[in-house]
Amino acid sequence: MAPESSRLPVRPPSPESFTSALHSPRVAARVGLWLGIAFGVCFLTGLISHYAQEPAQPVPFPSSPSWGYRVTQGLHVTTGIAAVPLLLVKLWTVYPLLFERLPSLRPLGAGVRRLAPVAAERGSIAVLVAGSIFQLATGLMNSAQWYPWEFSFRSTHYAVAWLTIGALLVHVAVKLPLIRESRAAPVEDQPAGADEPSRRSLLRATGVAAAVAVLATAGSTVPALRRVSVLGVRSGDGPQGVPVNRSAEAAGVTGVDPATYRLVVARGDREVSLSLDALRGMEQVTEDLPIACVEGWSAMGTWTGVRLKELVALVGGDEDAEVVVRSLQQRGAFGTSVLQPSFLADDRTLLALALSGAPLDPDHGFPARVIAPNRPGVLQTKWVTRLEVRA
Ligand SMILES: Nc1nc2c(c(=O)[nH]1)N[C@H]1C(S)=C(S)[C@@H](COP(=O)(O)O)O[C@H]1N2
Ligand SMILES: [Mo]
Repeated sequence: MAPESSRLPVRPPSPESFTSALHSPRVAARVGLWLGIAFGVCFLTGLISHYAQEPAQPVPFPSSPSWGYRVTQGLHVTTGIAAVPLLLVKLWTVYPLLFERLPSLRPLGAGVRRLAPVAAERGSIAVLVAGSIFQLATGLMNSAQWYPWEFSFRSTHYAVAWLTIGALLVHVAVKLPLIRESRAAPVEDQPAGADEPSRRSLLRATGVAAAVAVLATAGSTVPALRRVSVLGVRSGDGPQGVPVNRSAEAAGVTGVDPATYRLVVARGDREVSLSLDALRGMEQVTEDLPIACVEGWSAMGTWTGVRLKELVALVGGDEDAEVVVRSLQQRGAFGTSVLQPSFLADDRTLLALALSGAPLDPDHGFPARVIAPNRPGVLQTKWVTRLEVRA
C-alpha cells in the first residue's frame, strides 16, 4: 500500500499560497518606481557612454564640460549598483504571481484570444527579468575587471539595454492602472502582530540598502565619500595621486628608453619624428582634467604637455582632422583610439608628458599619453608612439 501522503491531491501553488502581507502590489509599485528611475538614468547615461566610445561619430562628442563624462558615467555605475537591492526586493515581492494559472485554451478560438495578451505580458516580464539580471551582473563584473565571457562587453551590454528598456516600457504600460492606484494611496501597514516586518519597514530597509550600496561605491568618483567606499573599485591612490587602470607591466610596455623613444606624427606621406627632448622643447601647457573610467571611478589630474593641435600642425593638419592615436602597447584592445575633431580643436587636449609636475609614471603612460576633456578614460591612450592625422 502506498504511504498516506502520496494519496493526498497534489496541487501546484497559486499566488494565494504565499501568505506574507509583504507580497503587496503597493510595495511592488513603490519599489518598482525607484527601480524604474534607476534604470532610466542608467539607460540614458549608458547611451552617452556608448556614443562617446564610437570611433565614427556622425555628430562629434562635445569636449565640454570637461567633467561631463565623469558625472554621467559616475551616475551610470551608481544607479546600476543601487538597482541591485531594488531588483532583489522587487522580484521577491512579486514572485508569487509566477504561479498564477494561465487561462484555459478551450475552446481554441476564444482561448487563444484570452491567452495572447497574458502570454505577451509574461513574455515581456521574462525579457525584463532576464535582461535586468544580465545587465546588472555584467556591469558589476566589468567594474571589477572580471571578464569571464567571450563576447564583446560593450556591444552586448548595449544591445541588451535596448531589449530591457523596451520590455520595461511594455511592463509599465500594462501596470499603469495599478501604479496610478498605488500612488493615490499610501502604503499602509498591515495589522500589527504578524510575525514579519511591516510593509513600511520593508520599504525603509530597501531604501537603506540602496543608499548603502551607493555610498559604498560612490567614493570612486566623489572624493568626500572615499573613506566609506569599501566596495569602491580603484578608489585608492595610485602613483602621482591618480589610480591606475592597467599598469605598464600588465600592458607589456616596460623598459621604454627615453633616449631612443620617438613620437611619429604622420599625415599622408608626411612624417615628423620627435624625440622626448624635442617634445619637451615645444610650448608646454598645464591643464586640470579628470580621468573618468567607464568602470565608474574617476580622479582629477594636473597634466602638462604639448597641445595636440600643435603636433598635428607640424605635418600641416588643421583642427577639423581626425587623429588615430597608437600606443607602444602591442596587445589588448586599448592600444589604439580615434580622436574626433571636437577634441583636437579644444586647447585643453594634450599629449601629456607630466602629471603633478613630474614626468609621467610608467603606469600613467610614460613617456607620453593623450588627455582630453570630457572623454571616457578608455580613450585616454597611454604610451603614445604614433599620431596618424586623417584629413
Ligand atoms: N595603451 C593603453 N592606454 C590606456 C589603457 C590601456 O589599457 N592601454 N587603459 C585606459 C583606461 S581603461 C583608463 S580608465 C585610463 C586610465 O588611466 P590611468 O591608468 O593613468 O589612470 O587609461 C586608458 N589608457
Ligand atoms: Mo577605463
